[in-house]
Amino acid sequence: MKNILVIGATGQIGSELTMKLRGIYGNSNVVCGYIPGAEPHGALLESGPAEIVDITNPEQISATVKKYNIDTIYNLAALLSAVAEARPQLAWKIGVGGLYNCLEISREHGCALFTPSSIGSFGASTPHVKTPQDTIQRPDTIYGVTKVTGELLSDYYARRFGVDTRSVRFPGLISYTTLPGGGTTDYAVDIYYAAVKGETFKCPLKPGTFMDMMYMPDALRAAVEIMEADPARLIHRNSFNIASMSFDPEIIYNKIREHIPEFRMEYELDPLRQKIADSWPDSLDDTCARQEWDWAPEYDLEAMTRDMILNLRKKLLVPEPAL
Ligand code: AKB
Repeated sequence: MKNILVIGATGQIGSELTMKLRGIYGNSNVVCGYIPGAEPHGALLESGPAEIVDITNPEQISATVKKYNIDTIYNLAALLSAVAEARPQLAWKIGVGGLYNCLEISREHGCALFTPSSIGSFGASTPHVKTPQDTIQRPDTIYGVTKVTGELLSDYYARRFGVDTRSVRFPGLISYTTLPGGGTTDYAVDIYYAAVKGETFKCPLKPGTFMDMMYMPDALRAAVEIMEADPARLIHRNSFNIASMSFDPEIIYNKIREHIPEFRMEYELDPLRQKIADSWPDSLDDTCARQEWDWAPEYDLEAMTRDMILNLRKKLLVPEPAL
């Protein structure tokens, strides 16, 4: 049985991953690490232990690791791409300084460490279509710079100190539970909220802007499966391309309209997000993840859209339309 610390446990991924890990490994074996101002609520607070763990504070991480006899850390603390451009120094402090703290503590205490990378670790000079696992990584954003640094540093700690570091490059993640906030791919979540609320959606990216996206249940499964994977089969560690769907604003808009025909979208471009999106791949090649740890997504755009609309109607108390 694992003893797990999730750092950044109240964020978009953390709030759902912590609950999933508790379901698998036991409620009392998964610690929800949060920072003041982002306290856990409801089931996340009530179902298991919670501690203040600021990733920039190594003493806090170390004390929690010792107190709960932690052997696995999920490091989910990060500023997303658009918000990181506004606060590059803080993005580095959390993304690289925070990861360094996790790596050192993992080295001292023998913990395995998961730190997500992103499609944002690629840049304009990367091949954009079916981006290979091993290719040019010269990102244009501070978010991407922290992600590439994190991949390299994590591989270094695995080679040099034997720390069991593993990672996946997440695409844009779509869920109905916790909002992302500050990413370039956030539009693909916001569009569902607008559609279900009956609002016209103002799309910040222009038609033809393709990016990889993934439904949260697949992303959570990837985070669990990569940490459970047989190390003898892993040729790569930090970090694996994973993929399930790639679309542009027109494709997701038209898919939603198959379910909500009266839904409308207009374009109101955000130049920063457009510039970032243009530098990111259109689609990733995830062959290595499929070969080395049997990665396979379950949701496509249609299955995700049905589930998002169903669950957002429940969450926002919007009745099903009469047939
Ligand atoms: C972002 O848009 O910044 C994130 C990501 C793709 O890493 N969702």
